[in-house]
Amino acid sequence: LQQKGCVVWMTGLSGSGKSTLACTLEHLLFKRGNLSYVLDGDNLRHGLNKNLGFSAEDRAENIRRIGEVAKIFVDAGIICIASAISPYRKDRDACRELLQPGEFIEVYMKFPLSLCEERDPKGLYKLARAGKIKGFTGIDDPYEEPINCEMVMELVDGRCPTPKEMAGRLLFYLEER
Ligand code: GGZ
Repeated sequence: LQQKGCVVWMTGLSGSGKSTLACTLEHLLFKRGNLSYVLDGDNLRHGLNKNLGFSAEDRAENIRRIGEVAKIFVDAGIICIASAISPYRKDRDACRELLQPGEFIEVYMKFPLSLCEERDPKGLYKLARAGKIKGFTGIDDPYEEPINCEMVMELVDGRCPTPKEMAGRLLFYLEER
C-alpha cells in the first residue's frame, strides 16, 4: 500500500487515448490498493476551467491550473493522473517545475494524427476539417512534441498497444521508482 505522490502527465492529440489510459491506470492502481485521482482536461473544462477556451493563452491557463491542482494531490501523497492535450512544451515544463525531480512523469501518446482522426470519438475532427471548429489541435493549431519525456506510447509493428498494455507499462514504471 505504501505510495509516494506523483503526477503522471499524459499529453497528446485529441483521440490519442489519454483519457482511456488514465481511467485504465486508475483502475489498476485501485485494485492494488493505491490511491489515485484523474484530472481530465476535457472534464475540468465543465467546472474549474469553464471560463477558458482554446486560444494559446487559455490553454496555458488551463494547464497551469491543472498543474497546480496536481501539485496539491502530490502534497497529499496521491498519484495524480493528468490527461490534457497540453500542446505547448513550455506549459508542460512549467508544471514539471512545480514539483520535485522525479515527481513528474510525462507520457507522450505518440499516435499518428491519421489514427486519432479515424477514431474521432466525438466527431470533432470532422467539424474541424469542415472549418466548423477553428484552432483544433493537429488540424489548424500546433502540437509541440515532448523532447525528453519519461515515456512514449506508440505503435508497435503498426499496431496500437491496448490500454491495459500501456497501463501495465506505467504501473511497472511507478513500481520501479
Ligand atoms: C483541441 C478541442 C478543441 C480544440 C474542443 N482543440 O478529445 P476531447 O475533445 O474529448 O478532448 C479535447 C478537449 C481538449 O481539452 P484540453 O483541456 O485537454 O486541451 S488543452 O490541453 O489544449 O488545453 C477535445 C475538445 O476539448 N476540444 N475544441 N480547438 N481540442
